[in-house]
Amino acid sequence: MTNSFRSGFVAIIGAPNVGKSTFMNRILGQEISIISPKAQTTRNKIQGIYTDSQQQIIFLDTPGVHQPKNSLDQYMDQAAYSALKEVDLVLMMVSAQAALDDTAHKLLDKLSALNVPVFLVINKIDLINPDKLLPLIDQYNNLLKFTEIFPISATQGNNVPELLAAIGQNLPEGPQYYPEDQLSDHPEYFVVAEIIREKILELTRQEVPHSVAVLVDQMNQRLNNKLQIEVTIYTERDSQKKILIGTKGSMLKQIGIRSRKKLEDLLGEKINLKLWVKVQKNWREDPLFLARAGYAL
Ligand code: GDP
Ligand code: K
Ligand code: MG
Repeated sequence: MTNSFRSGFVAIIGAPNVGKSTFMNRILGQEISIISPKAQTTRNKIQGIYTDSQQQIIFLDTPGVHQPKNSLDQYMDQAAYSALKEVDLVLMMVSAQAALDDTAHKLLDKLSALNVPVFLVINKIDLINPDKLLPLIDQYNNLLKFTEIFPISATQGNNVPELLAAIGQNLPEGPQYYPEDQLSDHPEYFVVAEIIREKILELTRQEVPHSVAVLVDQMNQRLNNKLQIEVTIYTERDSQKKILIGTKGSMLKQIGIRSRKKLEDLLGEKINLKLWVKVQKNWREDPLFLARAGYAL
């Protein structure tokens, strides 16, 4: 028997509070929800990466399940839906307590058009009478032909290992996209990058943040009791680089100050943040760069 490695991208979609973060925390064995940024500012969408000897599952959050309110939301919405077409598998997470509502119907509609396996994950089964489960499954089953249906409790862990195994079985054979240590031990790399991107978004015009990729070069040293974080902000054009740096470095300084404050709050320690800005033309079309930046879609 050959033991081929499987890997792929898995989108988790579901309404707020169905338990997506709790589920991720359980899988990754660490608290990442507190450092997960607001849905609307998450472009990267990577929630966490699970790696074992058999498989690597890259979980993507899809913020676009809400009604778009402005053009940025619209952008996220489109990004989310187009992302769904690119992933290898979709987990639709619902709460066992919630009735099928309009949002669920709309989602199911979108999902029916996909060509990838779609799992229904019914979370919070610890909160309902077991008798209610089968009728609920029937309801969903009538609306979409799911590849698998998993009732789970993200808080208690029921059925979570089985779900992980089934995901792995449904992923294609593939490489380990990300180094195990970087992402399973340091999901905060992503969060740090996302927070800096969020600050860039706050401080510059739309055109700039959308051309920006933020990569954490390193964050594993402490000097004088401060965590040293080194980050490169990549942008597509010289003109954007100028804006990001600002007059005598004033913009980059502001980005640094705001980012550091938030990061210190989130990570709970003093930080020395070093930011660089580099031009990387057409990074959005460069698959290797995208993979490195975590935008591997
Ligand atoms: P998200 O918005 O989808 O990321 O949802 P969260 O993970 O933040 O969870 C929302 C709330 O539901 C939190 O209070 C969780 O503790 C709770 N929750 C999540 N999963 C379960 C579960 O399996 N059982 C119960 N009883 N509560 C859960
Ligand atoms: K939440
Ligand atoms: Mg969440």
